[in-house]
Amino acid sequence: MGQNIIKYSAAATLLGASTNAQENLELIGVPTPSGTGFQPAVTELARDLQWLDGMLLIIITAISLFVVFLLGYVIFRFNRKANPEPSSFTHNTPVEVAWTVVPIVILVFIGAFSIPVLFKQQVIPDGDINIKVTGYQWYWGYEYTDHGFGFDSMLIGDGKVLTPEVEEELIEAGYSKDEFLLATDTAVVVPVDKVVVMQVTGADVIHSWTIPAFGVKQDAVPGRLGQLWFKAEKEGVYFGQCSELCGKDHAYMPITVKVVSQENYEAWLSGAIEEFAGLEEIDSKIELALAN
Ligand SMILES: [Cu+2]
Repeated sequence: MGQNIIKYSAAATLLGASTNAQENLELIGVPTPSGTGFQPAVTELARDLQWLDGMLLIIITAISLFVVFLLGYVIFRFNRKANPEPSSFTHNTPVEVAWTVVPIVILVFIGAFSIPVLFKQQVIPDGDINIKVTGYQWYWGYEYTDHGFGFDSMLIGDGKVLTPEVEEELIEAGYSKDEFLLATDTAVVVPVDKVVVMQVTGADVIHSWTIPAFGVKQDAVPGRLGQLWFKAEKEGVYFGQCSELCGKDHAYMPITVKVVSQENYEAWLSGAIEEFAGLEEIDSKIELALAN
């Protein structure tokens, strides 16, 4: 068993090396210090979401201003000094019809835009690439089901503290210390402009897989298979983090996706198949040995 683990980590190192050799990918899907907006949208889904968010912001701003105006009007116009003799009516049909119909119209208007966006996310097209992702406490496992191989993806820096050694590891893997807590030892590699379908599940508790720049997020529920899809339009590195509180190391199971050219994808794929095919078997053997 010990030998298998050595083989496993050797393969991981080799794969790491082959992914780094790909090219100098731009870091696109990264959080920015004190940023409050969205990460750049690189899929149609993400553009849709961000547009919808902007549209909703206009509507809720208008509603909030209107409510503040009404409050102000009532406070100044109908206080005890300005209006010593309050009227005592209890019904006003035109006003009641208006405050029922206007919100309905607003909700139908919002639905007319948000429901098509929801359907675009949830109607899963045929994938050019199919990947199964499994959430574990506390890392992600990926299987390229079209090619019969898989690997696990761990945070760089097990100790969760940024030491000089961890910084060195990050640099070796093509990142810098700024990507600590985001960068993983292996990355999901997908080609640009191809439909990627991911099946998402959990092995122990509920996790959630997301890449903000792709506009995707799917709960990873044990015993269920969720799906998401995306078509990334720009080569680069994209980060995400587990988005469902899943235990003490929830904050330490990041997600790294590298979007590369078709050519580089194929090069990576042949290396990955060579290094990882059959490792699932070793994986389950290790799990079995640990369980006993
Ligand atoms: Cu989590």
